[in-house]
Amino acid sequence: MENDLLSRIQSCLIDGDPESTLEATRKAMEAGLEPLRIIDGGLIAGMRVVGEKFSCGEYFLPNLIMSANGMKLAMQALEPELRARHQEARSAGRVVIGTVHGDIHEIGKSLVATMLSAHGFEVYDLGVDVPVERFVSTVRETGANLVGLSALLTTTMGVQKKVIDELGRAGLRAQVKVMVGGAPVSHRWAEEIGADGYADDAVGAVELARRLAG
Ligand code: B1M
Repeated sequence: MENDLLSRIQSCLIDGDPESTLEATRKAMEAGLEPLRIIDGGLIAGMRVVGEKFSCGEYFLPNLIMSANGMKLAMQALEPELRARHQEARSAGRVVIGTVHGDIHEIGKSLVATMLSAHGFEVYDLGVDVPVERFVSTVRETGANLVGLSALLTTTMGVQKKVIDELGRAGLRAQVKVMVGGAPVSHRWAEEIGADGYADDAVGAVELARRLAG
């Protein structure tokens, strides 16, 4: 039953049918599946296939866009449930998060932001394609103690380092811990650029943020 529901979500997403993806997601919610299970076993699993098809030339940009639209619709439906289940007292820390300049991949970053917020972090989500200076100025203005930098392209990973360097130049590096993530990012890369930590998914990002926020 659970597998059927998750497979249905995957196939709707892979077919690039946003309305059916939403409908299949709603069905899984009604059947009582955990939101995180739906995200992981349905949506992210489906997106992985879409990415593979794109890599091997079977899919093109319009396919990616339709699948991403489906994922966004489904995430909007899941978000209230996700927050309700994980809502915790606010005080965990203040996080400025965004996808770095040059990169418009939004879904993973937004999922991390939602999870952090649901776990009590005060989240300033700057969106996508965020200029380096905007991270720096928002840290200064909000007094944040954490910065989250998402990058999905090998060509934009370097911007994560630029943000860290600029935070240093602005005299803010001692005040904030920097966490990095995104498909091409790794522990090794985090170490190389002087980040304070790396997480490979949204659940890991919450654990990491808790640890970094002390
Ligand atoms: Co793009 N894209 N895309 N794309 N796209 C990838 C990333 C790619 C791997 C596809 C492929 O070739 N197989 C490839 C990158 C190759 C590379 O650089 N190594 C790629 C490419 C090449 C491109 C374009 C250049 C294509 C083109 O124009 N020719 C272009 C770039 C545009 C730009 O940014 N300047 C492009 C465009 C797009 C769309 C706009 C069409 C669309 C995004 C729509 C949107 O976000 N609104 C899109 C999509 C959908 C994808 C794939 C298929 C799926 C991404 C996704 O949403 N995954 C992707 C292939 C793939 O990753 N399998 C691909 C689901 C999401 C939940 O996972 O984002 O990985 P993810 O987030 C995870 C973790 O990474 C982690 O937690 C999240 C939840 O588990 N995480 C963090 C993320 N951020 C974190 C931050 C943290 C901690 C953890 O701390 C701060």
